[in-house]
Amino acid sequence: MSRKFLLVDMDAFFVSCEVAARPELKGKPVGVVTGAQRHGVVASVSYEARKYGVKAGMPTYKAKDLCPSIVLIPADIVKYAYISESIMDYLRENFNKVEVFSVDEAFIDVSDIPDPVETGKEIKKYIKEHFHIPLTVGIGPSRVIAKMACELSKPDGLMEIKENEILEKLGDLDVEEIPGIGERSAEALRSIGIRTVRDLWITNEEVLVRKFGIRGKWFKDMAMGKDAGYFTLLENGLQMKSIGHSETFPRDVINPDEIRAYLLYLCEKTGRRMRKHNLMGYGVSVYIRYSDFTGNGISKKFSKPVITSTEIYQNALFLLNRILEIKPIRLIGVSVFDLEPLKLQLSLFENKEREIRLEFSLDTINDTYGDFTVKRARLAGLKISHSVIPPRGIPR
Ligand code: DCP
Ligand code: CA
Repeated sequence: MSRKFLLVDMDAFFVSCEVAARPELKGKPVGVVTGAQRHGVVASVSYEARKYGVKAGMPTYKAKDLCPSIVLIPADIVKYAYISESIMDYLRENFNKVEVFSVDEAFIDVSDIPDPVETGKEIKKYIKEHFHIPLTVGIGPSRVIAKMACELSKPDGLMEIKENEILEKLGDLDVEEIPGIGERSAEALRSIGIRTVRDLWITNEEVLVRKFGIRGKWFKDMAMGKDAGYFTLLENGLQMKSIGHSETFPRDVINPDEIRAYLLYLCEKTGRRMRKHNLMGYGVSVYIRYSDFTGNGISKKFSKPVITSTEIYQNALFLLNRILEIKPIRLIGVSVFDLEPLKLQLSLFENKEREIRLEFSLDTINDTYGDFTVKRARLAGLKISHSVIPPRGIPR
């Protein structure tokens, strides 16, 4: 039986959470800022502000330059996590197969639902009425196509792309628009003359496999909406923007050794999940929130991939030391981004072979006997609470 997926994705999520509480901001250029006041970054941008060229990830001063009338609001992560959880609960209560994909995106398997467009309309109506959050729904024969339908119809849209409409509706898009094909892969595809979704359709599978291995087949299947059967984005993590963990401490923490032990724990968890999904990353980020509700985050990109928990920890510690202020901490988070499928090739290994082998065998032990059966001495005695915010890209 053919499959069908419906993606629910909130529009300008953080901004929409703020506008829901302050309706006078509706229709205005608004941005939500994370990080310290002077070095803040705009994490979410209203569609009105996007018209001025303001984009997520921009420093606040640049956003102000481009759009002097923009209203900037400091992020309230706990509020967004709460709204996110409430929306996801509503979806889980009403549908059997819901995959929470990030803080504001969820896939629903609607293969058995006779009229998914009608379902999409109902979901939109409910979320708008109860949470005052605008959203877009995309429906397709695979998660990738559902996501592309969603991107095409944002904001406040709803689009279904059926299997026989893919080429007509998506054929002219750049390969980079296919979630799961990153900048690097797109560049490599372009180097052999494949620029668009249509080019992937007409390129012989063998050519792709010869050049990219099994990924070549994925590229083509993703472009054709044929990946639903054997490959879920969640399982493969190809579309995950990042993998990470955060912890709210049971009490304020100020002791540097304890902070480092928590950081190590989070890096171990993150590394383990990354390896489980056969991924490696080219960037690490760290964020902290103090008990006075201020916070800071920092990230770094690398030319060589990060594979082991030890590497994640070394980099995270370096970043943490650059932003840490001496005041009580409430939350700490780590994530690895720019993910790619793990390639165990010699050039990436270099001197890391022993470390990689060790970590994979620790994973096996912990998978067999339970989480953290084997753990580093530094972690002994640490009491861990729960994450407040689901990491982007994958459910908790
Ligand atoms: N986010 C963030 N940092 C980023 C990207 C996103 O903190 N670099 C946060 C803010 C967003 C939320 O995650 O509101 C969801 O991310 P999306 O990429 O879905 O962006 P938006 O929901 O803001 O906009 P869109 O309407 O394009 O989905
Ligand atoms: Ca969104």
